[in-house]
Amino acid sequence: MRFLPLLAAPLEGHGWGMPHDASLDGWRIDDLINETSLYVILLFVIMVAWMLWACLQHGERHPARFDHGTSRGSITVALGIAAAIFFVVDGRLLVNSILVWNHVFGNFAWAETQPGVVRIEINAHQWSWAARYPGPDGKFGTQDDIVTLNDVTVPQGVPVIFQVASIDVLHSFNIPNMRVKMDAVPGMINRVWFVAKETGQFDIGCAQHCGANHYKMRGVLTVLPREQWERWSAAASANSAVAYDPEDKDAHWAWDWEKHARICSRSIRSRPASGSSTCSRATTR
Ligand SMILES: [Cu+2]
Repeated sequence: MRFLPLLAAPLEGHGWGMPHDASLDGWRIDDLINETSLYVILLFVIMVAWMLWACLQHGERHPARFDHGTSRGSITVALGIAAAIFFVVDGRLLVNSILVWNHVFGNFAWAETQPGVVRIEINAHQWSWAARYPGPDGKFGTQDDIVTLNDVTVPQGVPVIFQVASIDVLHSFNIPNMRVKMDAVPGMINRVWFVAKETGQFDIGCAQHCGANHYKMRGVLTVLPREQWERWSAAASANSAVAYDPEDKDAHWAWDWEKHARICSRSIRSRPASGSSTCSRATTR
């Protein structure tokens, strides 16, 4: 009985499958994962069936025939099967991944230009997430910035873009319900974005073991209806302005959003929505 916890059974309501998808484009990730799983299962079944057939067919009743496999026919069959798996299975996954990346998850130029887009800088450190919103003036690093800890509040139905950095070690900004996961790397700004299609509260976790208290890097993502988020944002900005202390240099971390948005953005492609990319190098200040 004392070993039961080692079974790591899922918590009630969590099940064995993928986390509930509360994002607009998470299904695209799920499709790629499901497709990969399907191919793996299919190949596994074929291999097992082949081995079973070989065991039954080549038992003691049949003397073995030894073959170095160097004949033209053997090489052709081996290369043909390998090429079929590589081009059909891997090739299809590669092409689909690139298409989804180009049109959706890597399409920051589209996300940046959507009305109501929300920009958030995430500064990871051992062992929590600091989040900074630009406030009403739209600029990071000013007195009206909203700064929160382990608490990210966003509106439903618009792109939310994160620029992610770390001030110490590698972390990974992970919101499973939004199908978002992006490394936080010291000296580098990475980006990721999504559109929340549901309101509610969702876990933020660190997906990179980052030290003794890695497990404590839990944050909460709250998705609010747009009007409610506007009210939250106005109140939070007013509070931040009151609490602003020009002497507190540690609290003034921020970086030039535009610089890192510009470096990575290409021309705007056709619609879709939600994504991630690795790009420019920079340090926090
Ligand atoms: Cu971490």
